[in-house]
Amino acid sequence: MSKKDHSDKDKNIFKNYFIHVLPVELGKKRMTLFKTQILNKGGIFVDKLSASNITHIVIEDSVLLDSKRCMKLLNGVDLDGLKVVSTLWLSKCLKESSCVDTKDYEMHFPEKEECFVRMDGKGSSTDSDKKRSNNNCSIDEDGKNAKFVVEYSPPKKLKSVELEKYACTQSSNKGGIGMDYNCQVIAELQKLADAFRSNGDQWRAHGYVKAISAIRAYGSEIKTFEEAQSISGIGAKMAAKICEILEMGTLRKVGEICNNEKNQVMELFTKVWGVGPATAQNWSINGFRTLEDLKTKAHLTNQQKIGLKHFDDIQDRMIREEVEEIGTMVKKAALDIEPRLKVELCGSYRRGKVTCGDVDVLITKPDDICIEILIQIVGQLRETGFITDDLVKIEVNKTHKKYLGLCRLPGANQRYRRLDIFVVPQSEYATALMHYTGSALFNRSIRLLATNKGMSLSEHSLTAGIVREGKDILNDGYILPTPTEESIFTQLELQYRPPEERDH
Ligand code: DCT
Ligand code: MG
Repeated sequence: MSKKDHSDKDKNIFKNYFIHVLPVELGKKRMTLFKTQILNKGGIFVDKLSASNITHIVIEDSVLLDSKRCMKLLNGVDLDGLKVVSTLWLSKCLKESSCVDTKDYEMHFPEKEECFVRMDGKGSSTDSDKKRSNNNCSIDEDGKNAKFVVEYSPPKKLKSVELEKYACTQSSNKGGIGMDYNCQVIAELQKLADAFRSNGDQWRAHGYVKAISAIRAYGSEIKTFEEAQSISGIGAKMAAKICEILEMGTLRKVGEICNNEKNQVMELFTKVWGVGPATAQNWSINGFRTLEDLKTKAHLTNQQKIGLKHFDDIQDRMIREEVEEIGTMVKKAALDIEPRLKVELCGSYRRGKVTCGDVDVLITKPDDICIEILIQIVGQLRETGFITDDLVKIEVNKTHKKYLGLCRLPGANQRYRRLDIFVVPQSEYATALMHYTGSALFNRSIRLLATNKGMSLSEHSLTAGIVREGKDILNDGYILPTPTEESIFTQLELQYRPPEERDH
């Protein structure tokens, strides 16, 4: 090959590539170098991360390895159809003067289990009890008289156009409860969300979940591309998909991604309690295709055995009356042991859903009662035969304790149901109530909003005055008084949304 041929080829290695290089931890010099090289090699350098034509997002390798941080940096970006790759890929392409396969340099998307842990606040390291006492704060038993001796730093103001982007600032049911517009669109997008989640691509799954939430909140029938694109949280790519569904009734992408054996097997296996995408994938590689294969051939953990044994019951959603009956059983056992406990149903039940996947019970205890009370309650319910199987005996999350298991109401023809019990101290009542009520998307959105206002919200507390430098927290800040859910909204300068409007 002549020198000229070679340099001509070299000029085109990024032909038709629209590349955005995330400026985080790159330094001006490297950034300029990358930009010049991309342009010299026939690529388009895209300045804005929000641009809809991006094909590749390049992220500094050390940043890319920190998936939690990446999720924050890319929050709100529609990642569908584009690649998120390391700077190592870019360097290799430039070094080899050819377009290297991105496969080994793409972002690792966190798995289902990791995601759940994160939303449970395990990632945060602040000790709320310590901070409460450090800041000379006290809340009395019913949470009304909170006293704080702290310096006040006002929350950052966000413009109303910025605020609109957060799902938590919008009601989840603008059309009114039960007004299900855009059912077909939602159903098609949900198929993609499920497929991506089952395959471990939490990012793309989350993108679709967010879009579905925005469409639900829109509250009237979408008729055109322009209308779809005008919805806050829906970009041009998603609007095009919505349009395709409106015109064709289905989405080509659903056919490509969902309707193949591999995906169907992944979706089936990840429905088994305790099975994440990595295990499902392994089983699929081993040639397992059915639940019968798993029962007879797979090596199963105890949780997975229980999940398989009661697969149909766990998949089945229950009506509100059954949730109430189960709640009553738990409440009775709890109050028999300690009458000062407060027992409430949370999760989808509290958000007013017609059917619920499990029963989420929040038990709030006066701060002077030992957290071990949960062991006694579960022990009691096990003894009477109401709790039948333990999935997670007791999990400790700082001041919170959690039990996950299966229960069955007494009497004939009752099904096994998933039961989660959370025990929290009175001083953390409102933030815990909001967290365990959800939805998961609402929680994620309101936490992000708090962070962008210079605050931090978790199931333990709402904190202000945090000083961050990049990833590092330089000052832990101080806990704000939040005796009620309403007060959390007030502190965040948001309009109050009752649980029914948080079903995002
Ligand atoms: N949660 C969260 N993040 C998650 C999962 C859950 O913040 N990734 C919170 C919000 C809801 C609450 O925990 C209970 O969770 P689930 O029972 O899983 O959800 P649900 O909304 O009650 O829905 P379902 O009817 O399916 O139980
Ligand atoms: Mg639930």
